[in-house]
Amino acid sequence: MRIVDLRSDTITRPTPAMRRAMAEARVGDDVFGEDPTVKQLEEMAAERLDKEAALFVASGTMGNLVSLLVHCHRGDEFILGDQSHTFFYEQGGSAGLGGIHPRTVPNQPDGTLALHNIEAAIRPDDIHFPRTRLIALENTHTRCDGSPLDVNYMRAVGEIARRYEVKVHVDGARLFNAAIALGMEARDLVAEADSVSFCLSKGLGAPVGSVVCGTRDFITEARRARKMLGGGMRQVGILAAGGIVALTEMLDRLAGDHANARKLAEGLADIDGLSIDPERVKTNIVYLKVTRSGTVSELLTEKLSSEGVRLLPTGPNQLRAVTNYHVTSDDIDYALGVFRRVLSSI
Ligand code: TLP
Repeated sequence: MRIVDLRSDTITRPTPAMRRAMAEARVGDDVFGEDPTVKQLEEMAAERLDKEAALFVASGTMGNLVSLLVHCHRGDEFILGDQSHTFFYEQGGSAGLGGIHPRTVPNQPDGTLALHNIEAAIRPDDIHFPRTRLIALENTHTRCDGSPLDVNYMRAVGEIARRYEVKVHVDGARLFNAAIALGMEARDLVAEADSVSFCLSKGLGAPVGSVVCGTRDFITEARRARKMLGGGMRQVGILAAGGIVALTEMLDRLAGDHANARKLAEGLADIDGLSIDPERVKTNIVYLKVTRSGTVSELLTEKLSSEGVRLLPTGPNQLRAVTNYHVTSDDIDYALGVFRRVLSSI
């Protein structure tokens, strides 16, 4: 059966070039700082984002947690969106493992936090309050239609952070999707950020890993935090080699994922029983609402899946599709055909 897997861009399997690079990678013990391939990846990443240093970590979740542990101490507070991945999907690791208090501010539909809400959430110096240490942004914003946060907004948040002497962390799991959608360099988008975590294992197709970037001092501390979490890995150049190929060969192709997502959204908008505004689709993530009464997302997902089209139910009447390396423009036509057939039969 033909399979069009739109559940996530995390499902991407390594390219032949990645597998070759991984098989041939020069390795050493990275906890001793002796893995040349990891060092190469970290240097490449730091250079690309114009930060002093970088650290290879096991996942996006670990990249965010390590960053939070460095910026905040126990009892400190950080500000983040109520729809952010860190708040929603990371098991409350900041509190569970770091004793760090999350202070949520509503995400706007475009993934931003209103500037006045950020300012209002920063605690004054008062013995009753925790200390605000950090503002955490997500770019692109997964639960807000994969929206890219533009550079003016990123600068405005940086300005607030400097004024109140707090830090900025960017969960840039899909930072390069944002940069491509906005037609700019990723480094310019995160110029104001004290730390950035980006994923190699999503649209860029590497099998494992994320990279955290920041100042040399920040990365020294992040390396300690990673070790504390059990994330000190040994001959991990095997994995970093896939990441190097991802950064070298897989960035430009993200534009194709965005075009496919827009095409999917436009096609879905014409199908009776679904509701979607294609204008909201700016990167590779498409959310659609099921409007037909009685057609709940789980059932629709099941029916689509039985015809090879895989999506993720994200609410009682909501589904998510994420275009990725394995999905072609032709696959989008096929998926739209399956949608039409399934919806006309239920
Ligand atoms: N997102 C996954 C799921 O966990 C929802 C997905 O399929 O979109 N930050 C952001 C913005 C993310 O979207 C994700 C993963 C992460 C962090 C965590 O990355 P991993 O899965 O590597 O820990």
